[in-house]
Amino acid sequence: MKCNIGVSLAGIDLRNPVMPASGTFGYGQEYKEVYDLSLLGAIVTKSVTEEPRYGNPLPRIAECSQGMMNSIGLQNPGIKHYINEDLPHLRECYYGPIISNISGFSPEEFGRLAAAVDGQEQVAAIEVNISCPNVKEGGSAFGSDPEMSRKITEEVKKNTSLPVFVKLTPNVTDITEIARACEAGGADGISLINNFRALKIDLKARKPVTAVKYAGLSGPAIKPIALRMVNEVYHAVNIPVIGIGGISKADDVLEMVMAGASAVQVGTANLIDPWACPEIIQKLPQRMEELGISSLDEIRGVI
Ligand code: RRO
Repeated sequence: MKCNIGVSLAGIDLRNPVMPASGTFGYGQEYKEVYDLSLLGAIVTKSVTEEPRYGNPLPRIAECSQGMMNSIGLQNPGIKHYINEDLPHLRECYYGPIISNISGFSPEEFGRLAAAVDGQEQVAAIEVNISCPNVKEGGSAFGSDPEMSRKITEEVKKNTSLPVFVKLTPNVTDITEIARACEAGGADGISLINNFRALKIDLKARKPVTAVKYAGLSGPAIKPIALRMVNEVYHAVNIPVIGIGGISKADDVLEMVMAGASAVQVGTANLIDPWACPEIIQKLPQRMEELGISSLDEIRGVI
């Protein structure tokens, strides 16, 4: 059997459904030393704001069972550096679609960021981050409010002709309500999920492990919840869903696709094993063959 692992995502043809998640791959420069980046379905770059940001105080990473926590706080070099330095360097070592993840502190900032990345060579889509758990303003506060989620989506759509994917926080009561609001605002797809707000305590110090008390939990620990939310959103909207949350092997990709995902993002796994993405991509057709699956379209949303 010949397995087809190509997918079409909001009009973008991907050679496979696997892309590194924003924030776990920087702008590709460290990973280009490890493998040929053009093996990837797409690359989602680290969230970028208008102004450069240093992020939160250290420590801002912690390991925990079946996952990790981060409170990076949107560290990034700012949009000018992204466009003038990071994108050109990425284009030197990668020839596939780039998805630019943008993060603003107002709908207007989101709009200006969208206008800035629109038309940049190889940028095939924008991912709108309304789900960062680690900033006091904006971030997941926007993504918990359906009206604000819709407004930001509309503002981004006004400023670009690229497909727009909105990345949602799981820290809400009903994620389908937010997904529907983004769809109503013109979103071309929904990426989910970002991290869960969490707490790890150092018993001797009687203090949180991270300098900022609460940090975002990611990794295999969250995969079953991510699958449930991807499935709920898949059934609630008529636009494609990008599944994120604890994916570390080919079987996880197939689970996400059965739950309804058109494509997937691999996050924490990159930090554990830098070869995670190419290994998943290589294994995927073999697992499909073993399971009698001839294409991803055949199994999408069967649950
Ligand atoms: O930079 C971060 O702290 C961060 C972001 Br923007 C995000 O979207 N998700 C995350 O876990 N960390």
